Amino acid sequence: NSQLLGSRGSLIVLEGLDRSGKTSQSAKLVSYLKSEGISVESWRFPDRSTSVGQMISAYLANETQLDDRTIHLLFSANRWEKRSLMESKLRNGTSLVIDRYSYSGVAFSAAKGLDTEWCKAPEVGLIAPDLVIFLDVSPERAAERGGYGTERYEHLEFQRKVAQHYANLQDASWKVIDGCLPVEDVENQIRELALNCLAKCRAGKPLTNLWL
Ligand code: NYM
Repeated sequence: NSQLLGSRGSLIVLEGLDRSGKTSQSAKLVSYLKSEGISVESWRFPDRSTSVGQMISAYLANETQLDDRTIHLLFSANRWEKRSLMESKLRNGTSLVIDRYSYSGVAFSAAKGLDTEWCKAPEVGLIAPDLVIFLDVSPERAAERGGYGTERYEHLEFQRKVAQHYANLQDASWKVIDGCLPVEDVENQIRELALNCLAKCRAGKPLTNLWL
């Protein structure tokens, strides 16, 4: 039993443009891992349940206006307010599958023209993911998928810029999956990557902080 041996859970992040399939693939992965008897939770950022998250949600719904740097720092604060809980879950052997993380934070704000290094600074010290699965779908293909919603950022021109910034953020923890493959193929590739990652963390891969 992994908990008795004191081995830790994995931090697995799904990233990608809006409509890339992250949310449904996260749900599929979590239910698969649970069916395998693995202790795992499904998380997402922004976490709209906190008071910071509610400010973010109102901004995304265009109910409020905020300066670009202000909203950037709120997205970051929303991750910081969850950091200690994340760490204790991971150290107690529970894995977390997170829909969006710091990469979304940097890519979306940098797409507005903010300096990338400035955007990364408040993320320094957050827990580094063990695995980032990037669902690669072109902005054009994503836009064809049943249309965007009405939230801020959900339009083709902006998503093109976000895609460029995501491309610059890839590090050793990233695995890029072609998000245009059939859903089951994407699902199977994600399962394999996740199981591999869980095994490495169980075997003693240390927890580290951003940025790698
Ligand atoms: N978003 C998300 C950011 O701009 N910065 C962040 O740090 C995060 C986590 O929020 N269009 C943007 C990306 C999305 C929007 O996310 C809402 P979701 O996954 O659609 O609820």
